Amino acid sequence: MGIVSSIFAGKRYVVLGLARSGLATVECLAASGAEVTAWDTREDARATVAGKAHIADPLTLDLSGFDGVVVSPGVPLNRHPISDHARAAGVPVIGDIELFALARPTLPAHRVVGITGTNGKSTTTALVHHIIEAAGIPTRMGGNIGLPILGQDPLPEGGVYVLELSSYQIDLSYSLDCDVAVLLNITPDHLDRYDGFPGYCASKARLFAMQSPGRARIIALDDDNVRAIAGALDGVTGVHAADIGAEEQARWPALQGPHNAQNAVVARAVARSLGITDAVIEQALQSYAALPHRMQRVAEVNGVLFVNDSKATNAASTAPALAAYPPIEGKARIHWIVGGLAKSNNLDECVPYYSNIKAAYTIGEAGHMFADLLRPHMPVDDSELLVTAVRHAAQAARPGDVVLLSPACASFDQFRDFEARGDAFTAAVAALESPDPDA
Ligand code: UMA
Ligand code: ADP
Repeated sequence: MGIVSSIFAGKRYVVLGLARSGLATVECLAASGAEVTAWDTREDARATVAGKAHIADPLTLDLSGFDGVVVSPGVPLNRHPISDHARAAGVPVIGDIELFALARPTLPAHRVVGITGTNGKSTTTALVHHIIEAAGIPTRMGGNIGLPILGQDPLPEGGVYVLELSSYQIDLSYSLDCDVAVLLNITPDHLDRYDGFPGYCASKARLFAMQSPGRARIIALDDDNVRAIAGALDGVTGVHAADIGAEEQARWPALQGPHNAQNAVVARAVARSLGITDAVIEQALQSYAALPHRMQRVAEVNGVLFVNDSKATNAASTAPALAAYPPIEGKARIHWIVGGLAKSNNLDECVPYYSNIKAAYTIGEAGHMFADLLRPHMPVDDSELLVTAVRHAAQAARPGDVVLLSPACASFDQFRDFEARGDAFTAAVAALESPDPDA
């Protein structure tokens, strides 16, 4: 049914971008009695809101008198003319998370956990949600995890909303006062949208600036960028990935690797701050199941393991995946499928794990560049296409080897999104298993 709030009744909003977040926004605003004008550059997207919204390009409208322009996170605010156009009319440019924040006073009493960071957001969001559920507390997750929060059913009194927040969503929020705000890590990413790396860091830090005094702040103090932000804040609960012992982590099958130690230590601190007992937290860490496209084991064929880590869209998130499969008896075993739309022209974070790689298979727009970069260090197959990479890797792999899609790149050069890329990998692996129709 989604969230509906009396706060929007009689208000006038423009909604720009009509994919997941924009559609949920139109539904919420229309059901709440607001007057909605909606736009998307795609005609088919505009057709989906017919009857619920007026259709008009906001750039052609006089925006004075509107209460806000609700922009999808994927609209590049730093380049899109909507920012200047709205500013000239004195109308705020906001996102669906800000609408949720505005609606909060009209919802049954609840708490909000907001989770940001460059990597591990979805895992930590899903894990926190899982622990809260295990504690018997009503909870919903939403935001960047792919579930627009306005499309989720409202919680009864005492519930906890767990929000995964990208920097884009934070940029479009002004009054999100999280009961618990969380920062995992910061490494360079999304630099096409920011005024340099400092601009990206400042975007993450705004999550804390929006909190009222005394609210909980849980920060993983494992990198310098995060430590600089934490150092300027009061009341921080600092945690470290190294606080998790090897023995306890061994009990949590879906939370292996150093990166998941960070996600787990943060999730545990969040749960404790919500008053959940350590016994419930431990049970939940044990029963947590991994999200698809994150180090997901999709098949084992002739002793070769195929792992879909399509969500690794930058070098810092690929590094722990490469670290997870060290050589056995001195023999490297990873067949690494890498490439797509590059975030940078190097793979520096991955370099310490090159000795774990038996061969690389490069794909996508960055494929040739990465092939040149990697050739001095390992055998490279410049496969270009994901299906070709899977086929060549499967032919070369021996029992005990791992074929790992962990592309360290965005997907948009060849796929709709990282999910479509991961699905294409899984389909290509499944095609290996079925008999060849031409044989
Ligand atoms: N559009 C225009 N004009 C433009 C640009 C885009 O009309 O100038 C339209 C497009 O035609 C399209 C829509 O805007 O219809 C796309 O909006 P969107 O990209 O924001 O798509 P949503 O489906 O609403 O997804 C967004 C988040 N997308 C991005 O941040 C890019 C999703 O995060 C999020 O899960 C979803 O809202 C629900 O909250 C995805 C993502 O890639 C997973 N996030 C980035 C990341 O994790 O690295 C930040
Ligand atoms: P996000 O939602 O921030 O993109 P995910 O939980 O979906 O993060 O994980 C994305 C990828 O990043 C995973 O495939 C994994 O390889 C890597 N990863 C997960 N957690 C972390 C972390 N805490 N630090 C670094 N990399 C991580």
